Amino acid sequence: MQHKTLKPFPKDFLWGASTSAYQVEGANLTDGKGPSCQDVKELPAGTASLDICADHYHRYKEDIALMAEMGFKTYRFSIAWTRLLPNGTGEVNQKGIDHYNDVINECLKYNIQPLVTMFHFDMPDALDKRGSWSNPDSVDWFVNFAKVMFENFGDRVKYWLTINEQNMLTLVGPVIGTLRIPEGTTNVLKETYQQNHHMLVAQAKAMELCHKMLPDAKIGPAPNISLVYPASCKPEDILAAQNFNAIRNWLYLDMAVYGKYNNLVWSWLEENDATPEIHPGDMEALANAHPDFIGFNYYSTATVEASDGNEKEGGDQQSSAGIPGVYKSFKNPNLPRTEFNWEIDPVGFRNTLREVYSRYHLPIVITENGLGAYDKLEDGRIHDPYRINYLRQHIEQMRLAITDDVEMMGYCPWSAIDLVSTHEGIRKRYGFIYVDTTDEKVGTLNRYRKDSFYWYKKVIASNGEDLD
Ligand code: BGP
Repeated sequence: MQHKTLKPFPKDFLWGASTSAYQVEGANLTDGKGPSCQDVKELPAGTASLDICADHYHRYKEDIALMAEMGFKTYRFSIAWTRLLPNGTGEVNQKGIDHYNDVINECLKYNIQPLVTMFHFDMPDALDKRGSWSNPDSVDWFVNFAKVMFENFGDRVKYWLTINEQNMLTLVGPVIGTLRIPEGTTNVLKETYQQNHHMLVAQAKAMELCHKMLPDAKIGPAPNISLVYPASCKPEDILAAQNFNAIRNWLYLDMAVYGKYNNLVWSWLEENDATPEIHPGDMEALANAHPDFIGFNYYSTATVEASDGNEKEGGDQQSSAGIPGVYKSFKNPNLPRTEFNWEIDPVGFRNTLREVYSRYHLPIVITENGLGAYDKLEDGRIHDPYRINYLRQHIEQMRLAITDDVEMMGYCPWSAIDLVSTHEGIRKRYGFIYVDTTDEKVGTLNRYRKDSFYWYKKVIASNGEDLD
């Protein structure tokens, strides 16, 4: 549809940006915090360690003041499980509770709504040692963690996200440093989807608990959604795109919204003797949970063709060779790429929004979207027109999606402030706020406003009208 008149962004649209605890806070073993899987993983060569990051743990006041200066209506951050529960279960660490109370209150002081991610890639190491998500008890561990958060923060936090990018934990866990496969496992695919099943049930029970304990709060999932295009109009390529759409995207949202396993995924798992064991009560729990909205991270689309049977596993959140018998990745010739080789597809953002809304009919909040680049600090300024351009194009497409009658609640680019990437260090910067530090050496950690900071401030002040 080529619209002649654009609809405006909703009046109460939640403009903001995102971070995650293990990538931004630092202080990773301070004030009683226990180690998470991120703190014990082997770091990719040449990347910053996670003990300092952007030092947001100590500088959150300065950072939130800068977010307020940009006019944020929301700040999406995650709560580190091991700050609240150093061993994942058992004793609660009061200093961790105090810290997040301070962060939440600081946001509210500026009328910034906290949008809290409950779990962002940081399984407690103590629970990893007890089998991580392979252990059926992981459902109760997570629900207990959720209860601690709802009890302590639920009087002020109105928006909750369950598990960040559960689909990436399942598809590319080793790259992010999260997947734990018990020794002696013979069918890794089955074990991976057993873990995935436990996460799905944990999410469902947490959503139900949220509705019971906090009737005014809203909660939703936060997968990474990329619409998958077929490389051509060959029928076999269409089948491949359907396969990967199901495995990458719809499995997670079908389950969150309808409480049902996607049939294409289920048949693929059956074929590989990899269907998860379903425990009594699981399907009821899945069917009883209803998100209030859908949160999703969008970086780009994916394009695939029919499998030739020789694809290699691997890749990262936005890239992979394929899965033999399922799909083969295809380099989309129509799309430019970032300096870190991720495709850029703003129109694909609109395509993805339209598709998600027409499948699920729930309001959408974008929980991540952004461009990783090598920024340069020169005379106290950071000129990042490439980031402004990327964000502008995506916001334009979001507005077109709104005009298509897609119900949008908010937009939180990645990231509010520079932080450490999942596997490519702090040199891959995303923030509106520059942090003076490098992978090689901890710097002054001083904050600088990038050009995109001033630009985003105007965007928010005009409620998305002024994108120049
Ligand atoms: C998402 C994650 C984030 C984040 C972002 C950018 O997958 O939710 O934690 O880091 O992608 O990815 P990267 O850090 O790999 O560049």
